[in-house]
Amino acid sequence: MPMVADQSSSTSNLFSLQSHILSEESRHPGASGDFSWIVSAISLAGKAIAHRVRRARLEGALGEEGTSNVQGESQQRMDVIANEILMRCLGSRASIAVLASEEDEEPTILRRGHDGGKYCVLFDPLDGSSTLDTNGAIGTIFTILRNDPLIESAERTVCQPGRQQVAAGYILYGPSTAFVITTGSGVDLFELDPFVGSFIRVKQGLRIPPRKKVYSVNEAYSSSFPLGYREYLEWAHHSGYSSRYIGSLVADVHRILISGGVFLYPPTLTHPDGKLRLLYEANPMAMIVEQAGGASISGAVATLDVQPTKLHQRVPLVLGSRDEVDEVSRRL
Ligand code: P6P
Repeated sequence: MPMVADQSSSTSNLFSLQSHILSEESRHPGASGDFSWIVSAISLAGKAIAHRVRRARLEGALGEEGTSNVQGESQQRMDVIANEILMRCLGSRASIAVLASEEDEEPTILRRGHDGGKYCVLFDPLDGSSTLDTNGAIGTIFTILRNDPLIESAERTVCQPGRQQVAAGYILYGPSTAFVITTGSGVDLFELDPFVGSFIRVKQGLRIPPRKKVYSVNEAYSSSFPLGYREYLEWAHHSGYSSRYIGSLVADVHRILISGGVFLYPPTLTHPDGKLRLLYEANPMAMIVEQAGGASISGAVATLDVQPTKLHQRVPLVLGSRDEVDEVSRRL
């Protein structure tokens, strides 16, 4: 009698991101596979970027490119390399209408709806890259939206509220390379096994603890935070909270996704609307956090309900454990 593999134990099955994508696709009869191809392209780009990130110092690829991005921020060489890798991996996918990147002022139109462009992909190719020269954890953030072929402007097409995201995720280049994704049915975590060359599923249905006495904010700017944020910090200082701040959004959010807490980037003097970009930083992270049972607000509203007006629009951001976000929001 041939042995039947124990399907019940998740530890006995080796489930790659590719297998996961295909099994998700099989749950949607009539799925064309277009979406799966896009996630597969992002996975390929993530492996390629992980390789370049780990060799950056050896290859002399650290430091500034000598150019600035649309935000007026100096580009790191690795920003440009990661952006090119993503463009090359995604540009060949027939189902993509529009690509938009933090590094590019305008969206890239690949094809129109009537030519098969069903989706738009937005990304921050290498968020936190300025910490790379000190070997800090950095990441790629991505979101997938449906294309509306009736909208002529590429920028207007991608200016959709976060609730309309089809999928969102990030790749964290830390001691390990983690791939986190949600397609609206919970959050799954994969880790790159360099020997297999695949992202291997290690956790399904991640849930953020509702409370954790850890806040994450750059307190150097606290004197310019609006009053409510300062009142929250004053309360936290006297309520037994500890502080953890890496200054790399993907790393700070990943810590919260795994162990809870609350991340804050309030309005400041230099960034009165907040520093983080709505479409390709705040919205993907907000979808992930909400799908894991947490909460995300931008000012008085849920981040995912903000109606975008510009591709590179910034918002204030408070996200994490649901009860911890409530402690902030009740004071704003
Ligand atoms: P600050 C990195 O530059 C980044 O965009 C995010 O990854 C991070 O959360 C934030 O800026 C850190 O900003 O002003 O604290 O250095």
